[in-house]
Amino acid sequence: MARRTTPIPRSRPKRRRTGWVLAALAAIALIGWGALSRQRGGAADSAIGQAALDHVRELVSYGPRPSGSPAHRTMQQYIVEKAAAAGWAVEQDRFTADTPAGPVPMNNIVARRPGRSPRVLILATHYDTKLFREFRFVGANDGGSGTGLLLALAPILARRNFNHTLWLVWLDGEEAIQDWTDTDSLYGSRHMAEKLKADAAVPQIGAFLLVDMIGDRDLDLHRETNSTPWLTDLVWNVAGRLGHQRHFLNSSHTISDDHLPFLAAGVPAVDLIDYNYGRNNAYWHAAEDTLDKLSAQSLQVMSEVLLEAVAELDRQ
Ligand code: 1BN
Ligand code: ZN
Repeated sequence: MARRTTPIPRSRPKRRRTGWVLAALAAIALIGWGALSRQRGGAADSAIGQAALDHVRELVSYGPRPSGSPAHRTMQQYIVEKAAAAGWAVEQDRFTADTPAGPVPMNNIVARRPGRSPRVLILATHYDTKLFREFRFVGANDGGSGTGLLLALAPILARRNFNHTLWLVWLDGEEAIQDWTDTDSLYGSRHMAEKLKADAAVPQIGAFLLVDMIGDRDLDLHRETNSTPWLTDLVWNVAGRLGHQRHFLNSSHTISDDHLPFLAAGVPAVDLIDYNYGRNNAYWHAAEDTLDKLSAQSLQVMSEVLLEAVAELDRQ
């Protein structure tokens, strides 16, 4: 039998052991980070669209959510709880709107994250759904999609450091209670813009980015002509850089939406709205505005554009 001549080392070489220790520490750190982000309700950046769609599914399960309804109150609790759990300071600004149908209780929800500067960037949407008595309207896209997207962005934005202070705003009462007029519409945005003016806070607001109806499977946004041109250009340039130009078309349309009271107050604002929902916009304010018309991909595209737009605005 051959005798072994090379001595068996008693211990492994030091370098290999150090490598294993480092790998183990990295794995523990990764697992810890994952657990922490899940605890805060976070999704990976690549899964924001799916997280947003999951939020919309939850909201739609409450049924129609017009201002002042029980389902609307359930939704308020959901928004406040999710935003607070993601680390935002949440304020509820309750007020009574004077509507053609009488007084309606409303509530603007504002989540804040302080930055190094008091200058504020706002991401906003409306969360009420229009009341229809003739059919069941759950507003998966109109009311639901923007609300779900901001909820999905909340934990992502909370984990990043910004110079600017960020506000996520869920506006109430965008929809007309009866028929859209200057006085029967935009209750929440008019209320908030008035408050900013009264508090002399308008100069603090660097930009107001509004999302509305951005979950459509067939996502196509047009430049909105009331919006501040440089801010629209910034968003469209970001979308182009990210390769999303097929969703951000260069034609334009004119829409009355929650950005108008902010523009009138002197805040740079843009309305990102896909007002082409179904053939001839047939799903808009229709029973067909349901979850199956939405896609996680569209919400993902919007999340990527918003995150990059915020990062660019933050560098200004
Ligand atoms: C958006 C979603 N809007 C209402 N629900 C605003 C709007 C009003 C859009 C009138 C087009 C016409
Ligand atoms: Zn609507």
